[in-house]
Amino acid sequence: MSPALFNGSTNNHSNGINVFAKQTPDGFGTRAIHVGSEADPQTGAVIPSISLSTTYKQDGVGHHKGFEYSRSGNPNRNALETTLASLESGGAHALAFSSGSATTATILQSLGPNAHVVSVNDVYGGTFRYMARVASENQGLETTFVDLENADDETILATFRPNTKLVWIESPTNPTLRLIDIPRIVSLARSVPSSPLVLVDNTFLSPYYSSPLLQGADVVLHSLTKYVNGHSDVVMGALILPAHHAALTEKLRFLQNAIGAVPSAYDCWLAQRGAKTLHLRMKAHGTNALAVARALQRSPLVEEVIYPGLASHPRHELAYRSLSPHARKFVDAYVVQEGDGAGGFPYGGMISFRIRGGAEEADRFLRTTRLFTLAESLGGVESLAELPAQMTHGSIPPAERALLGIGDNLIRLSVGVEEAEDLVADIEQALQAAATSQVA
Ligand code: P1T
Repeated sequence: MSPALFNGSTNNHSNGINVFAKQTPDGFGTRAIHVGSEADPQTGAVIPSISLSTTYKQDGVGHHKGFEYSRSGNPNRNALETTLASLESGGAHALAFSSGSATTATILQSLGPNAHVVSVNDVYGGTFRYMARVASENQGLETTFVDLENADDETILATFRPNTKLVWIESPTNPTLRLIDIPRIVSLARSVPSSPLVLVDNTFLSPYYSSPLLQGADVVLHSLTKYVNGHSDVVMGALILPAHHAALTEKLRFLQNAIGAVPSAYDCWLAQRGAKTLHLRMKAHGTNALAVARALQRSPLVEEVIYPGLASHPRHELAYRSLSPHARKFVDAYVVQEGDGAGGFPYGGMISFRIRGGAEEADRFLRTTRLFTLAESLGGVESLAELPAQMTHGSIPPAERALLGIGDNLIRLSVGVEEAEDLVADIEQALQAAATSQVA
């Protein structure tokens, strides 16, 4: 008999998981590898097969083995959803979608007509675009974008209306890596009569570094395209909800099927394979990013480095306080073994920095890196670099971008899991080249 696994979730698709015997939940890495990925009871295959069938035989009308048509559910999607519900601590239900953006669209559509949303102002450009230009036109959605990091309680409370149905948080924000105090926003949301749901887009930290559901959030969203899949070969998204949101989950599952923005079985299989190494990759992303952030900080060619794991980040203390229980263990052990007294710790793989100079220096830097590829997206094993003002956040109006500090010299790095010293050397040579105009 296979060892009993404690799933830590009550997702509908248990896939025959044996949940007796173990008293305490298995650790994050164990769940990543085993939950939702049990050996096939018929063949013994250790790795799930890819089930490409779009439809399923019924033994009599309405009598089937749990699957009817693969838009409504298929074995690979169910298996991935089971894995995700277990990995996102505090989660019980998970729903996968064909992209992070389709996930955003579905949750916003679930709010119905003429709803109001309070959103962090520094939000992924595509999320801003959907709220401000799609949902506003098609469902009368109104969004108040507010600085949830710095605004005082009264200012935030003043944004809530009787029809406020959702608060949208990204933490750290994309791309300026502001940190939001999730429990604080949850308690403000709970204190108003409309008691809006609190959603956290946890894409940047992944379920490894942050557990927003344990901090009181109602829903977590991921662009699985990023760290969860981790290999830049799948576009996909997901929502994860705690056990007490079974009714909301049902509503969202209805929309998942009715709208049909669902991922393919093959993509689900790939994302599940990627998720098995999430804990290993996130530790490496974090230690590499810390090394790169320190190198940037040492350079006179850099105006400002933004990495919440650095002691210089204005919310460094909040970063530590908000670590997931499993990341806290890793960070504490890292600081004891590797700490250099400077007070930093690994905190995901994303760094933003302002290069000294302007658009020209930024462009030269981005054209000169050898290992950091100039490209949108993030969270893959390979390092990427981009210019948010003209790439990922180009859809945000220039005046708004200026207010947020998304200028022409702001460069965003997604630090991969290559060797740290190679990445540091690459950054240092590109900074030098950017400063001295030595670009072919
Ligand atoms: O790309 P997609 O899978 O549709 O996910 C959208 C999305 C949602 N939330 C956050 C925080 C994101 O960063 C993204 C996508 N972001 C990029 C493509 C990017 O380069 O920032």
